[in-house]
Amino acid sequence: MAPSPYVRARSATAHIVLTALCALTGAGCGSGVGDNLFLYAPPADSCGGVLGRVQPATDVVLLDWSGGRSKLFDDLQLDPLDLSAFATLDGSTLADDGEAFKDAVIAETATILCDIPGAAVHVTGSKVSLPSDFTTVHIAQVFSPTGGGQIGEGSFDPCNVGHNDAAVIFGEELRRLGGPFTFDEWVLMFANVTAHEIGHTLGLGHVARQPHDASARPLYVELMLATHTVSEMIREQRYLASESNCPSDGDVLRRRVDLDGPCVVTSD
Ligand SMILES: [Ca+2]
Ligand SMILES: [Zn+2]
Repeated sequence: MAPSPYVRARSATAHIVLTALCALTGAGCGSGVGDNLFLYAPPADSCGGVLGRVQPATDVVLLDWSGGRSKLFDDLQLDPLDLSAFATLDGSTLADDGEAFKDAVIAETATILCDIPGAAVHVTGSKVSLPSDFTTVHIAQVFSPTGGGQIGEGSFDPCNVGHNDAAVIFGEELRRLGGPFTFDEWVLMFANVTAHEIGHTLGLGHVARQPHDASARPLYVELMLATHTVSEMIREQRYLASESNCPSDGDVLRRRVDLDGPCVVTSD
């Protein structure tokens, strides 16, 4: 049966957006903005023209590098991230390629978030064309106010009821983890902690660390562990288990809620 003109018109629009997304990301998952609508292409077949799977983003997340204030903390002044404070193995710092670094963190964070079922997350570093509701992640040059090696904090939003949550990444705590690291390792470190905190704002809780199998070297590190080692922070991390705590997700996805307030991530 031939599609109606209305369907065809919508498909043409979607195809243009999808083509733009695929060109933009070069990967199977991505998001973009068309006509003030945030769109998301799911990981599978997104470049193959499966137009019906394009959907409006459920969440828009702004990565804000410019400092200021977060609603997570009433009285904490957030300094902008100082990229020159992060040494790289080639003797330079992240400031030497600052825009490329920020773009790479955004891209890796978006890639990680593609795995979350039920959420279509558009990650952006631009404050232009934001919708009325969006979550803000401040990536700032500050110590954690609670100390203890806390590298990030994000509001925990079970069942992802709200779409204007907040998180803060504590750059001074990441800087103290050691190094120098390679450019790519710094990208992974920032993207992993950012995606972890965004996970909490989408309703994901922590996952218990599984017993170590000495014979196995998993492709990815579980993102939603409560703590990570530095060597785990500079590897690719993904959501490997089902971390939803939402009762409506059913028993299969239900997990023990072990968070009592905002999340604390530490790195040892
Ligand atoms: Ca939320
Ligand atoms: Zn956490």
